[in-house]
Amino acid sequence: MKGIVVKSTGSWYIVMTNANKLCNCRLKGQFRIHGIRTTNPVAVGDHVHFKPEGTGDNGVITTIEPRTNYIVRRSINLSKSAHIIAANIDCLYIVASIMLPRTSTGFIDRLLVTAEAYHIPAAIIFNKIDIYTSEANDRCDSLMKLYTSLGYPSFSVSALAGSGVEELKAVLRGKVNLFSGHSGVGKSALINALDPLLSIKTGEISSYHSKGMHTTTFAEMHPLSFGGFMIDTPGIKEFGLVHFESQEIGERFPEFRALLHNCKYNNCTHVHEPGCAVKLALDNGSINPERYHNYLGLLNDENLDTTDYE
Ligand SMILES: Nc1nc2c(ncn2[C@@H]2O[C@H](COP(=O)(O)OP(=O)(O)O)[C@@H](O)[C@H]2O)c(=O)[nH]1
Ligand SMILES: [Mg+2]
Ligand SMILES: [Zn+2]
Repeated sequence: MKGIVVKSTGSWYIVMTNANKLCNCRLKGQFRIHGIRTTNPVAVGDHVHFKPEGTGDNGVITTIEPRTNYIVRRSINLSKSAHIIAANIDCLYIVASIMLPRTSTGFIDRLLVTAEAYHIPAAIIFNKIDIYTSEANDRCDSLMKLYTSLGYPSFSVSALAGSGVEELKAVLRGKVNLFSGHSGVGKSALINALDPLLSIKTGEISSYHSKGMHTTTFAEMHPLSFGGFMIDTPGIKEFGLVHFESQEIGERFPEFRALLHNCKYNNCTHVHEPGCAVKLALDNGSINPERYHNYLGLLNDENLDTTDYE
């Protein structure tokens, strides 16, 4: 039998089959995966094969299909093993707002760079359009144009008024989705607007997690009533906290990536080097100055507004 892991407790895994049947599975004996040392060999989002046992409500996982991507949390100790939070994510949606609270592009760009590093397709949702001033609307339009041109689909919605929600449903349908963003941007409200049957993380938010504490809580995948899944993970705050090597950051900006081989020096950091193709593109207006500013911030590892998000 084949299925997708929708919940894990560390020793048991709930696997959902294509026919939406749930099966309690465990792993048999020593189970190793090549490449990474992990504290959990199977994670939420994994596609697995299992052998049903007894009446068929239980089973044993026999194989795990290769992952297209995965998010990890490094262990606190220095052993190099990592905890896989979730695998095979179809899209990370950065939930943002132009107003109340205003999401900085520094924050958006850090999450985009992280998504690039994890090989997770990303998109941006601007919520609360019902309260935008005309100035805020203009800002929203220009950011949507910018990010769309970089290959990140962008949406404007109002969870409260319901506008744009159907369009969003259409892209979430049948996919494994992850929402991330600052507290107060309306993630819970939006999830409720999308699927009133989903009873995940509404209202209160984890001041507990935002203190940077490590919890043993595992991620969970909630089926959407219209098809697909929403990943719910308390560990996601660490999503944007990946440390990047200087060299790597430029490669995670799609508009830089296309130019990198034109820089005179192949270890160019695009800051002060002569013959830099990125600086040239910045000067002639084909690279957005705000994106470049945020690139410098990441390069200097500045705190780009990473506090208090989920
Ligand atoms: N005006 C307006 N308020 C919203 C919208 N979405 C959420 N809110 C409000 O913003 C606040 C935070 O929403 P919540 O869903 O808890 O945000 P979360 O912390 O990202 O989960 C709540 O008071 C919501 O009622 C929206 O589209 N328009
Ligand atoms: Mg919330
Ligand atoms: Zn350069």
